[in-house]
Amino acid sequence: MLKIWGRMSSLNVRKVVLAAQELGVAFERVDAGGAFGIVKTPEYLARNPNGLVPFVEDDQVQLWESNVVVRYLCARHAPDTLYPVALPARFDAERWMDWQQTTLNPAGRAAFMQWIRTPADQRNPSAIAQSVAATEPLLAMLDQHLARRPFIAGDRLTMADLPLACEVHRWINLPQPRTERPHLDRWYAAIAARPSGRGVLDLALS
Ligand SMILES: N[C@@H](CCC(=O)N[C@@H](CS)C(=O)NCC(=O)O)C(=O)O
Repeated sequence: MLKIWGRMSSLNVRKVVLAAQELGVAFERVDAGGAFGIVKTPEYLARNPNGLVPFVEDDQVQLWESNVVVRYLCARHAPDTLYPVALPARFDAERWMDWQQTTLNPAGRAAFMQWIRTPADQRNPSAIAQSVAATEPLLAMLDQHLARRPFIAGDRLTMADLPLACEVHRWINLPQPRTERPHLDRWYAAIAARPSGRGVLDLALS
């Protein structure tokens, strides 16, 4: 059975759980990372030298890097649907996954860390403001993208929707005024309403 190591307070772990649930893949999840520890033990480091979560084991496959795990699970269990086989469709999905990881996530991370993981009297308002200023234009761009297609990579759900839905879940649940973005909001509501979103996209941030 698929085994997922990682605490649910981690966005990167939530992606993997969302993918497994969307695919209907049975899994066992072990709380690890943060206060749960485990990730710095020699046994864990031997399998994931980053000492981070998520980490998964699936038959002979051992993987770290959340978006790679999402790709792997979709390729294994949903070739040509969640994991598009035709190269134009596949790489359309791929680029948005990389964009989530390399562009959107770094932009919003400081606001999350400040609002959710930093005591109120120690917060840095300018770090929050910079993070918001970096993130909102990216979400405006995503909103425009979704004005032209129902899902991130076209007419149907693909692997690309999963990491981005987790990222948007985190952003819209920060304690700050929410900018209405009709296309992004429509897309997110559709993903969050799927049964696979339960226990992931309805989780409080921590
Ligand atoms: N690029 C990696 C980043 C993994 C990562 O930074 N994980 C964080 C949680 S989101 C972590 O393990 N932090 C240390 C800990 O939880 O102990 C991925 O996408 O999987």
